[in-house]
Parts: sequence; C-alpha cells; structure tokens
Amino acid sequence: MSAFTIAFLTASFIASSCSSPSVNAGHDIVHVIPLPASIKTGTGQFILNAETVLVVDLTSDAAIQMAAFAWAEAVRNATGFPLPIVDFSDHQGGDNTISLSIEDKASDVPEGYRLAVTKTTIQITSPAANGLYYGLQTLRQLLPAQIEQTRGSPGDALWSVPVVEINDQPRFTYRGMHLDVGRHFFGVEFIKRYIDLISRYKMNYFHWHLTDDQGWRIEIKKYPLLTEIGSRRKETILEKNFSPYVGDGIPHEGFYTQEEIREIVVYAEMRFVTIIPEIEMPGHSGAAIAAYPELACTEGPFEVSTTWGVNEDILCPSEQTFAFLADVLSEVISLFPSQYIHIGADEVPVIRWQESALAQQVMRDNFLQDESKMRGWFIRRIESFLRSRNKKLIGWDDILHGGLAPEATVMSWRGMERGIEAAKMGHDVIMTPTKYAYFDYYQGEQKGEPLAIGGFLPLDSVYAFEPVPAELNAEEAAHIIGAQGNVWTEYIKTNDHVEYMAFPRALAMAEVVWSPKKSRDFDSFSLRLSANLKHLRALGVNFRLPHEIWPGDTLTGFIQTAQTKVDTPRRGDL
Ligand code: TNX
Repeated sequence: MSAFTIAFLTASFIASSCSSPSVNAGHDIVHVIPLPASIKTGTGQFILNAETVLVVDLTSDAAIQMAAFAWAEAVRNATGFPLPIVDFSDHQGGDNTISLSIEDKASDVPEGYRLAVTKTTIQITSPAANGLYYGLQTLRQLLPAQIEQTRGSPGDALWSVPVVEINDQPRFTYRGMHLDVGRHFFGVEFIKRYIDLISRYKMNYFHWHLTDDQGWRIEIKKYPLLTEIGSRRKETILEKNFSPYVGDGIPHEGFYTQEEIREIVVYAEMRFVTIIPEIEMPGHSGAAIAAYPELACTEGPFEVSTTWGVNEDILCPSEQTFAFLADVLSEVISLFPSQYIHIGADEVPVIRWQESALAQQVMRDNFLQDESKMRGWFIRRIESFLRSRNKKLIGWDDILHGGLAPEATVMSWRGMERGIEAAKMGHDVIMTPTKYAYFDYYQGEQKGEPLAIGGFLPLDSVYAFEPVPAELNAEEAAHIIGAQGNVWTEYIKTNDHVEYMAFPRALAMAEVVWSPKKSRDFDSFSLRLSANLKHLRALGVNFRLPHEIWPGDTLTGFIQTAQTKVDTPRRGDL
C-alpha cells in the first residue's frame, strides 16, 4: 500500500447525521452538459454512502492519480463520506465501488470514456487520463448539485446516480474559452476558477489574452518596465469612446508574476486544460510601447491607453523590435508548455509604417510591395522563430493579409469566411466568429443588461453555432479543429461580471464543440441546463439566468429564486 493510500484510508471520517435525505427533483434524467455521444438509461440508482470506495490503479501515471485524488477530496468535502482510495488489484469490480481504469478499447480517442453505472458499481474507463477526467466530470453532474458544496454532510442529499451507460467522446479536439486580461486585470484565484469551470464542461484550451494597448499583464524578467509601466494605466474612459473624453479617475493595474503563471499552468494541467498565451503584435501593443518607446516608429512619449479601439501606435518593424520579441517569446515559451503560442496580429493600422523612414527602408530591403505585405512578412518572421523553438503560431484571421505564414493556425473572428479560406489552403482553423462566439455582446434586451460593447448574442444563438461550414469538403473540413468563446473585457471590470457574460453561454459552446452534430437540440439543452445551473449556483457562479427560455418560470422552483447580479454602472446611473 502506498503512502498516499494510507493517507486517504485514514482520512478523517465525518459521522453521518441521521436526518432523512432529501429527494432530488429532476434526477430521473441525465442532465449532462455537454450531451454525451451515447446514453443508455436503465432503472434504479447507485447510492453513494459511507462505505463507498474509489478504486484506482495506484501504479498508473500521476495525472490519473491526481485527478482521482482531487475528485475524491471534493466528494468528501461535499458529502462528509470518507470515500477512501484503494488500489485496483484489491477491489476490482467489488460492490459499492467507483473505479477508474485505463482501457485501450474504452474509446477510439484518448479523450473518450465509458461510464457504466449499475446499482452496485460505477466504472469509468478510458484509453487515457484525460478521458477518465471527463468521465469524472460527467459523474459529478449526475450527482445532486450539493456535490459542489465544500462543507457538506451525509444528510444533505440522497447521493444517488441513475443507472446508465454512457459512451462519450468529443467532436472537436480544440474546445476553447478565451479571457482578455489586458483591458481589465483579473487575479490569480479568479483565473484558476475560470479554468476549473470550463474544464468541468470538458473544454480543453484556455486562451489567455495577456497583452493589449491598455495593459501588459505578464512579467518578463528581461524587460521589467513592461510591467512597471505597462501594467498600469492612470484611468479608464467612462463608458464608450464618446467625445469629449471623460476619464473615471481610477488607476487600473495588475500583472501575473512568472511564479504565479507557473502555478496556474500546473493548476490547468491537472484539469487537462492547455493554456495558450497571447502576446499581441505588431498592433494592440500600446502598453509595451509606453514602457519601451524605442519599439515604436515615432518618438513618443506614449502612455498606456485609457480608451478602447484600435491604436495607431504599433511596433516598428526594426531589428530592435524583433530582438525584443524573440526575448519576450523565449520567456513566454519557458513558462507555457502549450505547443501553440498566439501572437494576436489583429487590427494593425499601418499609418505609422507609411510615415516612417525606417519602416519604408525595411520594406525596400525585403522587396515588399506595400505595408500589408510587410505585415505578412513580420508574422512569417515570428513564425519561423517559433518553429525554431518547436512551437506553432496562432493568429487572428487578419494574418491572412499579406501572405499567410506557412504553418499558422488561424482564429476566424470576423465571420467564417477567412476561416474557410484558410482551411481551403490547408491551414488549421479555430472558429470564433463574432456572430456566435463573442460573449462580450449583449445577451438580452439592452435596457435590462449591464453596459456591453454592443452586438446581440443570446444563448440560443450560441447554441445554433455550427463550426464546420457546408462549403468545405471532407478534407478541408478536417482543418476546422474546433471553436472558442471569447470574453473581451473593455466593459467588464469584475469577476462577477465575467461570470455573468461567460455563463451559461460557455455551456452552449461546450456542447457545440463536444457533442455530436446530429444530437443538437435546444429544448433538450435547456432542460438539462435548468438542472445543471444548480451545480453552478452551488459553486457560487454569477451566471446570467436565461429567463427568456423559461417563460413563466414553470420549469423549476429554483429559477424563481436564482440570483444574478452585476454591479456595473449603466449609462443612466453615471
Ligand atoms: C475586436 S477580436 C478585437 C478586440 C476587441 C473586440 C471587442 C479581435 C481579434 N480584436 O480587440 O476587444 O473586438 O468585441
């Protein structure tokens, strides 16, 4: 027996209270999001109780053991049951066991899993650790919502799981959520929470937008001013960019130290989430330029932006800039194990390049016809640097202008067209079009919502998203590796507000990227959502209640009592 086993076997037992368990309404349906690929329901239920044990192969790799230990600990905290962990060789198939095991035939893909619940056992099998993790997420959702509480006791619920056999696997390999921490900074604990939440819905990429005109948020040892100067702005414009300018007078600042980033990366790895860092170039670099004005084409001085939109001061295509970017990216690469590095490259006005003798000389020296071609050249140069470090470049679809870097992956955001074009050229594509994937857009009637950037993207529109355009043939369609929801934060200042914008739209996106296309059904989703939101509520998530889809609040009593609140000033309040 390993030291770990002993530790878990001797974990303190919280005595069962004698109160009668409450029955969970709606527990007769499999309210899992994203909907699994195949579900066979049965009759009866497995009851988790004080004798239940978790069976794991304690010789299996660390990722599996960590996932099992973390899950068991959460269940112990929620239920008060001891849920000891025992080794596979001792307990395989025994009564009142939940077992996790690697089985090559459990699914065709490593992320797939099989979850078989009978009245006496729960078995999760998968060819790989991530599949087992996803099986555990499904199991968690099949338990009553009190499973999310952190200090519960045995009498808080009937801890039952319906008899069911689930065979599940994802539709896409890339299932992402993005968060912009450049416009507003969100602290380490919140970033972890966001990662944890998305992983519960089987998302596997967190796209971390770390730099922008309004803030540089990642410590770079070689360039300390990036954070000393670039992570602070003196204030923020009130509301939209109306003239005359009125600032809020409130300084805004924040950045992640390298130590914090390493901690977050490990936290994400334990949840099978890969973090893709985004370092914007050559545009949206105002904070970097404020710190190191010599990177710009003009003299400055520059300040970290206090307004939104597209900044004309961009990085000059000088050797100094490329040396700077190589240094920055080297540090970024040392922190993030992700094979992808996102270099932004969206919204690059070239006016400063047109006016700069240096930029014009670079253009002539490299036989580039115009500034647009120079943008392409800039990105290709960065791509060859990244490739020399065994990394793959991702850029926003603006990288299609001026000659696409040979192996770049494209994030299609201004519609699907550029994604289609890139896929036809043989490039991998992640679909994240504004119409379906911009979670900074309004999700209800504007008068009832906190100030947002604009647009309208209600839950059912996200759900209606189909990432693979009909005009692609099978070979081209295989280049659509997935999709992503984006949370840009110009008008989002608080953790609560991020949650309000992201949830439950992220759940709709999770189903888009995970579940089989043919099973997509908004009514089924809404029904499962009504039960699933109880889990999010138990976790304290400030989701937006999508009351439009439940007129009259008829579905569950919970809907009437749910709270969603965001303390964001609205136009009329200012
Ligand atoms: C466009 S999406 C941007 C962001 C803004 C966003 C607001 C993209 C690549 N660029 O800089 O925050 O719109 O919706």
